Amino acid sequence: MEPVNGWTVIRRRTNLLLPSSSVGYLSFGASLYNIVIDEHVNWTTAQEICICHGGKLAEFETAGENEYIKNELRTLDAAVDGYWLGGYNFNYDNDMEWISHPDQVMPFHDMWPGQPNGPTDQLCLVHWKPWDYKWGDNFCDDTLPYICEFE
Ligand SMILES: [Ca+2]
Ligand SMILES: [Ca+2]
Repeated sequence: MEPVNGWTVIRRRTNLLLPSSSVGYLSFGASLYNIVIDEHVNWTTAQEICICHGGKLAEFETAGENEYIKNELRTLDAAVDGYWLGGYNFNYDNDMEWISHPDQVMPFHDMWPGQPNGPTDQLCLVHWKPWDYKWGDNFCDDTLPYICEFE
């Protein structure tokens, strides 16, 4: 700390807004993404953390966006089961919706064959690593790393 004109200046850490285990911000299109690898939390907590940092759980409106993140996850090759995304089954049926558009069919999806398969008890969307990061519905109470998106 150094006094300037009588005021005390406290330097802020430049990574203040990033969770400690983050790999940093990735840029694609109009969004920034933050892949948080080491923090394993349930889906609701993941969404709350993303919102707390000024974003949301990642929602992919285009195949390009989805492929970009999948390639990053392949490169990271972290020892995880999968990553939470911002999709949820709002009406307990055979498809999922993005949180920001709960009443709309997803513009596209990348579900693993047979997914989603838990319309009453697997309501939360994941990128599942054993499926080369294709999507599936999963139990919301599982603890997984997650991907935040900032627009
Ligand atoms: Ca649905
Ligand atoms: Ca499932």
